[in-house]
Amino acid sequence: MNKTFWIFYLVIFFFLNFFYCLDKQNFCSKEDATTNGCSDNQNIHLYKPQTRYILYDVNPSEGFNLRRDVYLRLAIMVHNFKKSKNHKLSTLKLVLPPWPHLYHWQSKDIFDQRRLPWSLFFDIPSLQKFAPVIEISDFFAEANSASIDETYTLENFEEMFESGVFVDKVEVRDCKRRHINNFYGYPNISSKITTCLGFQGHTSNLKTIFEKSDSQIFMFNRAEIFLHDEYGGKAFWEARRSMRFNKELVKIAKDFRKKNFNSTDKLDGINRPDDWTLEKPKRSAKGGNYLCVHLRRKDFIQGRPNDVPSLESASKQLKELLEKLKFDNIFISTDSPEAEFKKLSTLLKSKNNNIKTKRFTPSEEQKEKYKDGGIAIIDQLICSHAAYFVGTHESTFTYRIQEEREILGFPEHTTFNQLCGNDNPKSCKKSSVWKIVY
Ligand SMILES: Nc1nc2c(ncn2[C@@H]2O[C@H](COP(=O)(O)OP(=O)(O)O)[C@@H](O)[C@H]2O)c(=O)[nH]1
Ligand SMILES: [Mg+2]
Repeated sequence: MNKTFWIFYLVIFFFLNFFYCLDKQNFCSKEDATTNGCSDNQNIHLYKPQTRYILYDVNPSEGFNLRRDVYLRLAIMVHNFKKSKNHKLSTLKLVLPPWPHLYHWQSKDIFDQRRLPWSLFFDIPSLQKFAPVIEISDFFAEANSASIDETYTLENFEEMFESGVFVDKVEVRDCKRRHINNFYGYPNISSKITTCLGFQGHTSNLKTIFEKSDSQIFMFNRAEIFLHDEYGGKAFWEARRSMRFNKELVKIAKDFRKKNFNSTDKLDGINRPDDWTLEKPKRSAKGGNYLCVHLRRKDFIQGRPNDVPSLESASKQLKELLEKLKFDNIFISTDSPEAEFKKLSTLLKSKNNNIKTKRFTPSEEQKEKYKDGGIAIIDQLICSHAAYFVGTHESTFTYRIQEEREILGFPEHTTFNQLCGNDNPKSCKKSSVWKIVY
């Protein structure tokens, strides 16, 4: 009887130990004990490591679609850290920076476009299937603190090359320039330490900061300085695929396609699973019976006069394309004022053709609810589903449409097209091609 009891006791003890150790996240080593408040006077430390947070912000002048790419750089980093055995890395969560009122969001009839949550534009559960990311409101609730431990403002190095070679460099340093740190305009956020970080190279070079520091909350300003760890690789495309839009915006774009072009996923040969992790490589998408042009205007007209065609030249190029493709329907996605859209429509239509031009015009409620950012996404969604797309040279708005079409499985020749700068063939530059990989 006594012997059976001891065997039983030892077996139970063994299993308890085994499961404690198996769950490495909950097991505290001696060095953790000092940094994370584990008690050191027990052999087995039952300890749940504290979640750590990374906040970031981007240069105020950067637009929506570059900011989406900056998000990918950081999301890929925390996605990779999540797999680390080092709990200082695996416990890191990325806090989604509220959208400030961006320069391009110029509608006067929208009440307030400041500090918008990501859920207005994106499907957060879908993002979270790729990386541990949370909205700022959840950060406030979870961390129960608005005090950042360490804030870094990134600065470029003056000398990019060392003996002609681009090398990765990270250096905590005195700021070379004066920076304004406004913490998204929240008056209640503050930081214990603020300093500058000379930074050049891959995002994951931040690793040493997280490994060395015992702090819980970090913030990085000017995050557009980070470079992709692996641009265009498998992780890049997984992160990009997880960037599904808010379902309500998807529905509005769907309804528009159906109503105006009788375009449905079924008829268009588009088969996208609800869950991005189930997507498979394909090139079989046909798309709706319309051509989409993304015609970037406004600041691009002044900033890139050689790449943005006049309305006359754009209409000439588009008419030729419609004729070649044997399409009558054209969807026009543009940031132009209404008058320019009307002019382009008039230039496109003539007695000798049946060209029909369409633009998405939101209702008052849609505009107030989804703001300029949401309306732009609806334009992108409609363009992503067209049988043929032609964009504007070096516009990140165009790039994001091209990526979306790669995910939907369009043949490449229907996607990587762009308008010429003018009627002279010498003004035509080739679109860069970034094909999807799985
Ligand atoms: N609705 C709509 N907005 C656009 C369009 N093109 C540009 N915009 C607006 O202008 C901004 C352009 O900035 P950005 O996203 O940085 O793209 P980029 O400047 O073209 O590289 C977009 O985010 C939109 O707010 C368009 O075709 N439709
Ligand atoms: Mg821009």
